[in-house]
Parts: sequence; structure tokens; C-alpha cells
Amino acid sequence: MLLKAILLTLIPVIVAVDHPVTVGLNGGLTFTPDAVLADIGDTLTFAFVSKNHSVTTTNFSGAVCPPPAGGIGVNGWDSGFLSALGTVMPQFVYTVVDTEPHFASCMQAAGAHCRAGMNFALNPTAAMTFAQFNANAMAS
Ligand SMILES: *[C@@H]1O[C@H](CO)[C@@H](O)[C@H](O)[C@H]1NC(C)=O
Ligand SMILES: *[C@@H]1O[C@H](CO)[C@@H](O)[C@H](O)[C@H]1NC(C)=O
Ligand SMILES: [Cu+2]
Repeated sequence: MLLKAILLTLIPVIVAVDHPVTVGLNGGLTFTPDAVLADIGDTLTFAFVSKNHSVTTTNFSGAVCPPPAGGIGVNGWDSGFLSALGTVMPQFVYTVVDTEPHFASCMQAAGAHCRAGMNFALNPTAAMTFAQFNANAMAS
């Protein structure tokens, strides 16, 4: 029993975590939650539940909206447009590969969703907060 307890405490706990994010909850122009802290190897699973949106990395400040097709930055991403207007609710999975902050938005309607606050932060920092990114987007 003692040996088993010792062995169990020696087994390293390296467990990738999935972080679910709902896109368009209740028809809104939203990511829920709007910010996630995640480790390398974790996944973000974006579940699209209404309308036709994307989750696409963009600049933290300056020209934020709309995010460009393909997404911005090292290890950025772009789901492309995914429609939940039919019977299938699409999903997009991103695997976290660094601990840098990443900022993402929706490309739809030439940036109108982005400027309306449809914005998301992965690993925001004290200097680069979700709130500041969202304000930058709404003003861009
Ligand atoms: C989703 O939006 C994009 C960009 O506006 C458009 O090209 C595409 O046709 C839309 N898809 C559906 C199924 O409405
Ligand atoms: C993001 O910012 C860079 C640097 O300011 C700029 O060159 C680039 O055009 C911006 N990207 C978009 C899509 O506006
Ligand atoms: Cu959108």
C-alpha cells in the first residue's frame, strides 16, 4: 500500500485540458468565455451555435477589424467562415503551441462583428488585457 502510494505521487501529472468556447451563444455576437488561459498542448474547442462566424487571429491594436483571412501572427489561426444556419453545428479546434497572448475576432460582415465586440483572447496579460483589445477593436 505504501509503495503504491509512493509510485502514484511520482507519476507526473501532464494532462492536456480542453477549453470549450461557444460562438454565438443565444444568437449573440459573442465568444463565451471571451478569454481563456491555457497551457501548451491544451485545446480550444470553438462550438459554433448560431449564424455564420469565424474565429481568426488579429492585431491587438491598430488595425484590428476585420481580422484577415488566414489570421495574424506566429501560431495564429483562422477557422474560416463556419455556418450554424443549417442542422450541423460546426466546431473548430485549436491546439495551443505557445504561451504568448493571441487575440482573435470574427471576420464576418467586413469587420462589423469585430467592431460590435465579437472578440476573444487566448492568454491575455496584464499589459495586453481582453478589455483593452476589445476596446481597440470597437474603435478600429
Ligand atoms: C458565411 O459567410 C461568408 C462570408 O460572408 C459567406 O461567403 C458564406 O457564403 C456564408 N455561408 C453561409 C452558409 O451562409
Ligand atoms: C497589423 O498590424 C501591423 C503592424 O502595425 C500592420 O502592418 C498590419 O497591416 C496589421 N494587419 C491588419 C490586418 O490590419
Ligand atoms: Cu461573427
